[in-house]
Amino acid sequence: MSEPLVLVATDGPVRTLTLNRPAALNSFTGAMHVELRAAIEAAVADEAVRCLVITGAGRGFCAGQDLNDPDMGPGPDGKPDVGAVIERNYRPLALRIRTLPIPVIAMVNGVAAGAGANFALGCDVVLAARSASFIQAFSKIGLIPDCGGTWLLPRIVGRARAIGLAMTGDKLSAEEAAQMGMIWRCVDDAALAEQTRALALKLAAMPSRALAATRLAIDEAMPASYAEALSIEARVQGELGRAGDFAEGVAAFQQKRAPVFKDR
Ligand code: T3D
Repeated sequence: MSEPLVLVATDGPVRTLTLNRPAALNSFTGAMHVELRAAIEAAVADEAVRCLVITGAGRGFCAGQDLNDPDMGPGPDGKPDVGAVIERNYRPLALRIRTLPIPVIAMVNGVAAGAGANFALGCDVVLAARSASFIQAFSKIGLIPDCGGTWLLPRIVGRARAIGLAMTGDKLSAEEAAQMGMIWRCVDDAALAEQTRALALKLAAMPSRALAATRLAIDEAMPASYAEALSIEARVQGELGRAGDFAEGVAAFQQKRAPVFKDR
């Protein structure tokens, strides 16, 4: 039997998915996309899973599309049909990560390049090892940022930095990425796993439905006016106010005990 392309591990309410093609820096093949999608859906289907962590095996996080993958094969005109690869693999992946009912942490253990970088940036929280780096590698091979990069980058770091990173394709250290607000935190390599675990357990104990709604409301408010954002908040808050977790949160506060959240 060949090695799984995505390793799955469970630690209480935390499910960790490890991209597992270390010899090619966990670059994406069509087959790895299929395994990753299945592993994500299995995590969503398991009510006991309340936080997802995504990381890479070996010294890299993910080097984007595997440039040797036959999945990139020629379209009807005999030329590589990169658009089809994006529609088939990256668009569904990026959309799903953004609509998960539970929080998702990218534990960036090493280099994150091309679609691998933007895949990480699309996660809710990015924790990176100090030795890790982020590279918008696309311009070096005649492409534009994908896997959500054109939308994410200017929103996270502003237009000037987005264009600088995307056009130069320069390597950004995890420390610089944290300084410019591109990621949540950069931590010492030796502390990455433990700090990610602590954060994942913390998020897993929180009200998942409210966390997923927080992501949704912030994303919806991004292109909206102030008045529209206030309406989005009223709508989402109205839904959450009727949910079990709000009743539990208030009851736990009043009874001076720890809450037990269950909504998804
Ligand atoms: O169809 C489509 O293309 C659509 C989707 C596009 C999305 C994209 O992601 S486009 C961008 C694709 N990614 C890249 O262009 C990055 C290519 N990789 C690199 O530039 C470098 O590998 C890194 C800067 C990421 C790391 O450099 P370094 O020096 O630490 O490692 P290395 O020696 O270059 O790589 C180690 C091995 O991984 C090496 O294999 P070898 O020689 O030991 O057998 C290398 O070929 C392999 N590898 C790294 N990235 C890829 C890869 N193999 C296939 N595809 C890769 N993307």
